[in-house]
Amino acid sequence: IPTISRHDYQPYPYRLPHVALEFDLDPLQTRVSSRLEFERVGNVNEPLLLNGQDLVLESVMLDGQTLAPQAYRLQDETLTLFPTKASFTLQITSLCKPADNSSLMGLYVSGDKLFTQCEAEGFRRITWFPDRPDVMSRYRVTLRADRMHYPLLLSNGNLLESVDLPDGRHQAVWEDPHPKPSYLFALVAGDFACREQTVKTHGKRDALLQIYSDRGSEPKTQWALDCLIRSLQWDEQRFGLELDLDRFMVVAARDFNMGAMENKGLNIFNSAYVLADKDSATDAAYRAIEAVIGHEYFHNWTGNRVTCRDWFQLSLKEGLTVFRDQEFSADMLAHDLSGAEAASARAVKRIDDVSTLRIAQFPEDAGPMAHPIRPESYQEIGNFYTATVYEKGAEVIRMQHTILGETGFRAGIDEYFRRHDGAAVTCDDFVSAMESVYVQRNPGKNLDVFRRWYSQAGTPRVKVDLAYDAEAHTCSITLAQHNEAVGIERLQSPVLPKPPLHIPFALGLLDQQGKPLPLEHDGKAAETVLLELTEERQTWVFENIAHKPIPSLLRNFSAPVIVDIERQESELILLAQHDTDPFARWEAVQELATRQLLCLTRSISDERQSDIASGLTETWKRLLHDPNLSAAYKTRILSQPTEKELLEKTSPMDPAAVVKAGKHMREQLGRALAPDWLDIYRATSGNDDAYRPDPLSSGRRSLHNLCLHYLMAAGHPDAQPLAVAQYYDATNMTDRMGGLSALVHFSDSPQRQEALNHFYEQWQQDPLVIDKWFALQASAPGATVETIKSLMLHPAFSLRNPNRARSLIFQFCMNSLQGVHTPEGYAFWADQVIALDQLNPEIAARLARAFDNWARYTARNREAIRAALQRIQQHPTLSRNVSEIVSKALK
Ligand code: DPP
Ligand code: ZN
Repeated sequence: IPTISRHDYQPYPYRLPHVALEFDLDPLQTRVSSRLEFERVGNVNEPLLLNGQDLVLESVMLDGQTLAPQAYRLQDETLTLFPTKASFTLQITSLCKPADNSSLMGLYVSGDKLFTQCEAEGFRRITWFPDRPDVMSRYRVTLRADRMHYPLLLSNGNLLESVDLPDGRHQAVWEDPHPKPSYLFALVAGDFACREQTVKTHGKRDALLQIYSDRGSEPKTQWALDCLIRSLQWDEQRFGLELDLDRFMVVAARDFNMGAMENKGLNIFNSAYVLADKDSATDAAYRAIEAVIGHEYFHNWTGNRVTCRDWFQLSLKEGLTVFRDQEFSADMLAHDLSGAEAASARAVKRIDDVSTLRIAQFPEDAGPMAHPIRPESYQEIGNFYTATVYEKGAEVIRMQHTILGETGFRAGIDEYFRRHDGAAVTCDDFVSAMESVYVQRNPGKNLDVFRRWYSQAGTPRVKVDLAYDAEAHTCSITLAQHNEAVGIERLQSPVLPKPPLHIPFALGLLDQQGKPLPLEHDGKAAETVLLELTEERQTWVFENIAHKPIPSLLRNFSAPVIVDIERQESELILLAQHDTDPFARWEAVQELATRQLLCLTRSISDERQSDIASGLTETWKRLLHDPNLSAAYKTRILSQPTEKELLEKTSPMDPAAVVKAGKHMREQLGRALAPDWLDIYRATSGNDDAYRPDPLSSGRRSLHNLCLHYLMAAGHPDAQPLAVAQYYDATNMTDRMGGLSALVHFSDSPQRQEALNHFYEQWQQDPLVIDKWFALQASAPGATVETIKSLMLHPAFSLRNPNRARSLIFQFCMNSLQGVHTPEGYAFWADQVIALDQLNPEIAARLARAFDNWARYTARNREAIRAALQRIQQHPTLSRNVSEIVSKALK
């Protein structure tokens, strides 16, 4: 399998200003005829290379003349022509088979409908084409299909014509006025319900917004439409970016590999990120819909108007757009609030995003798939839609925002669009636009050191030393950074030391009573200062500090790094009570809990009994009753670090000990604070007839459910009756799932199975709810391979539907540490990777990454995972996707 390198980029030797496509749609066999008007870029005739995959070529015409097969070269996945003129028209006719396409890339069938997915390289499964993001064209698309089965025919842009044809077929013609790369092409055909609204844009233009879904599910699309309207307004207000379309469509698909896709004017969404009502969707689902609707909408500027030159630049659009959707969500949470309340509301989002980064990206950055946010090479680009490109990419954008400030960042964005609107560009172009603002404000400086974030993999560590001079009343803070070789960097010899990065490090100091100290820095006094670490080690001195202070570090998680500092538990307890930075405060509590858990993990490995420290219980109790904290924030601060985060911190990684430690701590906290959990549980039960997914009431529901879980973990005599009552009496899905998950996770009583059966009976018609039903059972602590195998025999299970495969197989393999980290668990995992790979390589490759970091596990686990990996590798028909993953893992 060839490796593609970033440095081998060559511009395409032809322009393709106009594309006309005609589709004779049929699930069994669709005929696609293209008319491509090429123009040579330089003065010499270069071969013209087109990509194609799983297509049957019917004919090729050059300027109206059919070409004989000798006139071109047809290989497995390329079609090469040898033009002799500076401009010419190609007409190609080919066939594809949507119903046979289980990869869900290209044109495929989902239920009784047809959808496309083209990013990254799916368009080549539709027709022969220069399928690369730097070839941008205006598309005119004619769709023909049976009118009864496919009453609605959609593509990008504006509808020009819709007419009936003989034989029960009809035709629609669409034209997209915006030039776009092939990965943003889309078509949809089928019978749909539509919810729509016309809104005025900032510039007083009318825009028609439409949400399409299965017939019968239209009552569940109001929230998505509301989110879309808010996205539109937010992008105008915060970034001055206005919708450039007359019509913006979102279509929900039941079978979809990703979350959603930002095709120009015709977004296609996984239905999980469109459909919601109070009876079927949890608060978390509502928030996720808001984030994904926002994300795809924001792509219209950051991704579509300015796109990527090549796929190595993927983070150009993804990191930036994730940053934008994170900010959108945070602004929605803080809406109507001000001051400390707004900061705490925004911190809830920040905490969730940082937790995701730590659970998904930090391990990736330390494992065999480690790559910079702008990868250097790949075998299969589908494998690089990673937490690093997305989440770390967003952190790298966020650091630029932190360094430049809101107005500077906005000026940089304006400059970026001024320079590059309508073009396919690189990550470096983005930084250069930001740098143009940075140098104006910081004469003599530049972002050269910052740019290294784009080319270095690995999570840097920053060691902090605090030295207090009692006589001079000064406090020196020394930061030293270290960025170890990871992934393939370790295999290179010699292993080269990595140069330092530009790390914005936000810091505050508290006095011994926990009061914030004003700090002087850069001629200003503030509670939080931003230290810009650009060398391996730097020291800053703060004056007029009367007593030795307690540092509050990496406030708001100002950089994606790991902080190393030696400190007393008493300092953490003080920060837990007083830190005015809500993120750092949460972090202090997490650190306290993590220390405790690691201590438990060690005692479990040594078969010792151990109790949790009273300092921790006291801290939690105080936080639980703190009247100044919102319920949503309390839920975060009183949640234990996840098993996965803890696992990453054990060496060697010992899943069994981690699971036991977590369980032990949950039980002890549950017991020690039982009356408190019970009080707060009662105080947070709402009268939820008028359900709203707003931050306040969803915060209350999340704390309510957390209390129930602790009570269940403690085996409190009231807990199970409360859970049962909560489950059956619930008037919304958040409460219902809270009750059910308490039973499923903590009980083995008959009520558990009764509730599960009841739930299935009630919801069997709703696939998204049944996904939750599978997921809950698959991630339950007691789940075993047997549990999963029997659930796979359930008539509602299918490996072909990605949501269903994820809800059962992925949940078990990725989240049920106790069940999967067994010899049978690993064997099951390998079987499923192989089975999925025959259907859907992209999904299989994700599952194949479940144990990327196998070499860091205890010897027993390590050998068993290696054997499973080898078995996958030896399978005779592996996709390029899975084969890249396993070969890197085994290197
Ligand atoms: N659909 C994916 C996303 O929006 C890929 N562009 O991130
Ligand atoms: Zn995206």
